[in-house]
Amino acid sequence: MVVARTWRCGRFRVALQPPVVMGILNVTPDSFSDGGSFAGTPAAVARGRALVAEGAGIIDVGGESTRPGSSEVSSAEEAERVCPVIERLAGEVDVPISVDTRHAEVARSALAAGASIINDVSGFRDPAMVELAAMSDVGLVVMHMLGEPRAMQAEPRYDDVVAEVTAYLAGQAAMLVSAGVARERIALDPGIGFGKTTEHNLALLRGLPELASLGYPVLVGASRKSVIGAVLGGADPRKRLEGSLAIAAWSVLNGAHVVRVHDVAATEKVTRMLAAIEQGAGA
Ligand code: HH2
Repeated sequence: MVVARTWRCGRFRVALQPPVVMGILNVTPDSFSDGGSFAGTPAAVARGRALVAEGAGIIDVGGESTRPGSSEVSSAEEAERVCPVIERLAGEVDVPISVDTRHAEVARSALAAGASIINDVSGFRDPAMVELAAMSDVGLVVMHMLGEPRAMQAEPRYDDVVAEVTAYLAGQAAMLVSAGVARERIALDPGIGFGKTTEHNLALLRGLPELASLGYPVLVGASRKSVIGAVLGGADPRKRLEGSLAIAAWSVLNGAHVVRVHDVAATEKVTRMLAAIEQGAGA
């Protein structure tokens, strides 16, 4: 089995041991747990800096909410939200900046502004996104989503969710490699909450070793998501810290290399503690 140790993201070589905490920076008015908190460039840049100080190894900047039932924004508006933030942050912090977008025009502008990773929740379905990936040298997050955000939670069905999601991601990675993308640039994400019931999400978390066995870095983004509310109760996503930390710990112990979270400081302590148990206190 090939073991992923580094992830090539433009000028960065991201070491995957200990696992990397990806800090979420939503520059949106309507994200499900932090919408509106960091809209506007100065507030967003300050938040990005704070996330790095808390231990984030990657900052993921998003300008479109993909919560179930969310409505689409134009690419121009999305780019206007994210690019000034990416440009300022890329000049200030020494960690890769990722752009969370499904739109090739937004990704193109974000790369010009200094982003080193394209995080595409639609899994590089769009040929224009594949072309951009092949022409650049940045890292790529290929995520599984059933359908589109607007309708993805309408009775999602799978015969075997782990096998289907793993096969889909393996297929998309192979497609990218045949389009000219170096394998070392690709990371895979099962897409917790994207066209999945609570049972599907839990099965995907149990099935992480199967996804990790493909040999690509694995990213898990479950922070504050509804699967936690479904298991522990509680409607307010900001009160899902314990569940988020439990999933982050489970994920890194079961093969994930990157965890995408809102609560960076707490998650970084969890991953550092796990690394110390595994490797000794100096880890
Ligand atoms: N989840 C969200 C957005 N982007 N990207 C990856 N790779 N994996 C994920 O699980 C993922 C993602 C949704 O969460 P959030 O950004 O907190 O909310 P919203 O989409 O409402 O902005």
